Amino acid sequence: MKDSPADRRGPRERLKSALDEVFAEKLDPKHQLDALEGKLFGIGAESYTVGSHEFYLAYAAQHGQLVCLDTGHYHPTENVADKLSSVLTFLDQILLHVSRGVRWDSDHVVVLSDDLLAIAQELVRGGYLERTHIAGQAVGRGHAARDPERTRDGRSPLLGCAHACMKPCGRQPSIRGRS
Ligand SMILES: [Mn+2]
Repeated sequence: MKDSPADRRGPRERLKSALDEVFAEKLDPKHQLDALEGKLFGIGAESYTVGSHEFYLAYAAQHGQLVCLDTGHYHPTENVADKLSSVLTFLDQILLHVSRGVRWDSDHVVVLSDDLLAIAQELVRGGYLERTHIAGQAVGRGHAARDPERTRDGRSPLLGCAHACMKPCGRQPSIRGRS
């Protein structure tokens, strides 16, 4: 995991088997939705992460589950907003963990950045709000929930969506009607 592992196949096949066991019991989706979240790398796992984005995306698609896109789990130059329409072409719903990456660490308190606005615009313009569950950072971390300043920042995803809703998105009906 740290550096060029000889066996990339074995751990992923074992993880698939373990997930199959975890999800063997079917739960009512009215009460429980399962979402799977990939990771880019971790300390000591810089060269190989078993549960990568591709691994969990494929697993979720095959089993009709949600995939969770954690905005702190991608390379800084990747555009998470661009992933939404790709994933939602095939999956019914999606979970967004709107966290903020700082160097090698994610889960920093969210700020209303251009990246976050791009995600919000994509949700609004694509008509994806009803199919998207959003988890903000203030919910996930105790220190964030206790700190009013950080909690205010944790509302940024909703502010981003509100901001995106106020912009023209090209989906207005034509005033000329159908010809
Ligand atoms: Mn996460």
